[in-house]
Amino acid sequence: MNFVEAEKVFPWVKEGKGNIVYEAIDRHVESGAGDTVALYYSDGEREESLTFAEIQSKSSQFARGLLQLGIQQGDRVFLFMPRSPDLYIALIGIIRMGAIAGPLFEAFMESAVRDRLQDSGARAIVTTPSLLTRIPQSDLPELAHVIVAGAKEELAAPLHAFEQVMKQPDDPFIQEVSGEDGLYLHYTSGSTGKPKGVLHAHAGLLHQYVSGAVVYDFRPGDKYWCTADPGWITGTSAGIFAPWLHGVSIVVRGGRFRSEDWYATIEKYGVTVWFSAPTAFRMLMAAGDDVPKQFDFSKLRHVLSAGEPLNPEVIRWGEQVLQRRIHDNWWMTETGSTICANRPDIPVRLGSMGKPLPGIHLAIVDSKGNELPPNTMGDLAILPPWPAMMRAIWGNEEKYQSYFRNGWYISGDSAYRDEDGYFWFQGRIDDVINTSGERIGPFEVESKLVEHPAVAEAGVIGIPDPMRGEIIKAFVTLRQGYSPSEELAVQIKQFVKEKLAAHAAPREIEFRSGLPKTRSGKIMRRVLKAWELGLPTGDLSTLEE
Ligand code: 6R9
Repeated sequence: MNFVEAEKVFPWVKEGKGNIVYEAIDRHVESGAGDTVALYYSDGEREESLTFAEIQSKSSQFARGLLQLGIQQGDRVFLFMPRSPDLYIALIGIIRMGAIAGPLFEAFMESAVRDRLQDSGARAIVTTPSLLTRIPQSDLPELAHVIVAGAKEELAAPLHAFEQVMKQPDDPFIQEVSGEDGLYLHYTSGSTGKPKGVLHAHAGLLHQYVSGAVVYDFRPGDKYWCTADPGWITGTSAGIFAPWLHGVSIVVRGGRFRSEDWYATIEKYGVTVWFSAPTAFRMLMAAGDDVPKQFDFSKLRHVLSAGEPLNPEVIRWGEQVLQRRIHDNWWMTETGSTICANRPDIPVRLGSMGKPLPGIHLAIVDSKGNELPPNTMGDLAILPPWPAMMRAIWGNEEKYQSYFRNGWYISGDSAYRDEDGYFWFQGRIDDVINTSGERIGPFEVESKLVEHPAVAEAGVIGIPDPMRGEIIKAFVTLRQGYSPSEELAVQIKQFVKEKLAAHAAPREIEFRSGLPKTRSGKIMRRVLKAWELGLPTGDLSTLEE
């Protein structure tokens, strides 16, 4: 399977009209697979399953409900809720009616939610009673509707009960769109500025379909579990659409991480394909090898990892404990689907990200955008376009253009390619932090830190951590009248947790009397990093003093 063949399966994508939801859901119902389970959900307390036919009817109801509220094609409708069947019905319903879905990670606090709703001009958001307080009441003139799933009380506009919005005919309804129309918007961090909205299009389904075939190895009857939350690209592209485009059942587990529950999930549903991330594998490793011995993984056929570098040690653990090789694959929010992978049809090279998908030109380029020979480190770059490539940075053409150099899409990662065409990840070029596979922009954390009354200035970096890949460390100077203490450090960490998100809060804080800055006043994170790691600080000619 490759992109050209995928275009033959979905000819409307290039010229014509259709909808990714038709291909992911309705097509299976029409071909007689309506009774196949599309989604198995459990969270330890509740267990539920939904067939393709049920998702078709329920998401049609929701789509009609949105229409009745006045939502139009191209409007942004956000999702801010824990994983539950309602989340999937709402997501599919939004896309079904031609609106653009904006899935948000449930750990975001008010200011993170505000930034994203404001930037995208969101018209509606779907949430739950417990998260409702984090949806700002002010500064969002375009936000016309807040839809609350599972509300116990009567709601008055702009609040609506999800169950009320659902009160619509359940026969299939779908809005046809063109392949280039907006699908979803995922916010992600760069090294400067606030998170940016990465816009994807329906045409990305061609790529998701190919990744499903050649990387995730989907086969009829598979039970697939991708542990990523739909708030991140892995959770939507690889977690929902790739499998459903292949008619494969997905397993969704709500609630927190517990190693026993994870192993039990694989056994209980007879998971055949499992996609997770290095931090999760390392946490399972840390829980000890006696735990997995109590479970049956005999149905498991293929194991995948993405999001951060996969240590060879973890692959060896997988071979011993799961009796399976973990297949690393590389991509980004911006690439929309897998770009490079240890595909099942090639031998795994431990520690490498594998080879590019057929039809993708992946290369290492220098600072001028010239391709480099094998075994030379440089910028990991892709020749545009590819089907799942982002279509825009929402409202920021300049930012979008800044990704490109001499015709190449520049990933921001450094890597090299060996003589056999395998790519080897070396690190980030910019200051973006990757903690537990989640991309954190230091600027967003610094901005929150300086809102704390005690903090004058802050510089934030990632420092190596054996479990999480990197952890966030903040260097902080204090305002007059405050002095460093353990208690203050705890307070500041808590402040970021409550105002931004738990996963974006620094795990370490170091108080300093000053921070290294350029003459233009920019904090030099590179110098902070060198201090931290005891490395030479390099060229300091632009340092203020
Ligand atoms: C899909 C996803 C993208 C960044 C990317 C890189 C890192 C992703 C990786 C990997 C080493 C891998 N990354 N996969 N690093 N090996 N297999 O993770 O998207 O959240 O946008 O992060 O994650 O640094 O640039 P996103």
